[in-house]
Amino acid sequence: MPEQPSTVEDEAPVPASASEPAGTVAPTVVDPSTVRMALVVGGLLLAVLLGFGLGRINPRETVAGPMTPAGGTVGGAAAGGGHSHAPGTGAHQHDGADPDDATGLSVTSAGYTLVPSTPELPAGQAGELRFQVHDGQRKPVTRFAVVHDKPLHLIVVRRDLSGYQHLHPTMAPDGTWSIPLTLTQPGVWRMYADFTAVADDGLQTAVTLGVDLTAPGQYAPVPLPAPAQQTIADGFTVSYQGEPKPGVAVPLVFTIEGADGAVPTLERYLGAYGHLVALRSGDLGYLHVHPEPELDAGAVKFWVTAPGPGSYRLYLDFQVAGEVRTAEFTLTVA
Ligand SMILES: [Cu+2]
Repeated sequence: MPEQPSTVEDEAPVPASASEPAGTVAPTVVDPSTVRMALVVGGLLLAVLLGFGLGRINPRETVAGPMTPAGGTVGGAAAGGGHSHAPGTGAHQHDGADPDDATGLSVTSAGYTLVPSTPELPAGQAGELRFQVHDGQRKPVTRFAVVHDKPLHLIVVRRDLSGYQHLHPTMAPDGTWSIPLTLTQPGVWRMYADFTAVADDGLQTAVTLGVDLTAPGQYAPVPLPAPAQQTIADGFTVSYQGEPKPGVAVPLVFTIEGADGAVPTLERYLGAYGHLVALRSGDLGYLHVHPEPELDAGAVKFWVTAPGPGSYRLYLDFQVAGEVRTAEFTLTVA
């Protein structure tokens, strides 16, 4: 089934983990408690300033009072008033979706709320992530539409954009999703739940919610790699052509070459020849793009609308010989 437009987003949230960053940022020299406090206060201030600034630079945004569950649903007007759009990522590239829509920046959107029951996991050890999605009545959602072969797509990445994982948890009858998860390194991580909820009346709402997870320990952030249009993934050379521009749908064409120089046989994975997620550096705005259904001379073609200038990390999942591999690129949109 086709994905539905996701139109309602909210201001960037105050980090959900603000109450427990202890241990996630472990300074070596200064008194830890002082630094923690400074970071917490600084982070809150920054969040407030960002929210304020974003609200101002985007005059067509309206500040929503209560959530508007009707927004983002089938037939929901993308540009309708009464609900707020966070400026930022272009979200899914749905027909009719506002290319300025942001996703994944909020724990609550379109009346749905992401509720992790394991917000902290040990670093470097196998853990289990569990969460629910609650509806406007604070009840766990148990009906999800299958989109790209799965009822829910889970993306996990550390906030420095390292450690990317694309997972598919399973849901218990009570609406609790779970999956084994290893947060490979200490730090603050971001999880995104990308799904289409089905309400009791059958109304479908596509939404991507995001929340932070913490892995206590010494955090050593990895700088964003330099921009490049070619990378090696699992021995495959993956490159792309195209230059995304803010607010314009631009084709990005990915080609994959094996170590022998030959083009490998791409297999369909989740119903497509490739899955592309772009995350914006700085606020981790989420952009999930899907390719054209058929290969174009052996290449995978996506249409990407960059929500604005900035640095993005692209993650291309592709399947060869029964195995899913991920190629990563840093992209600067000017
Ligand atoms: Cu998925």
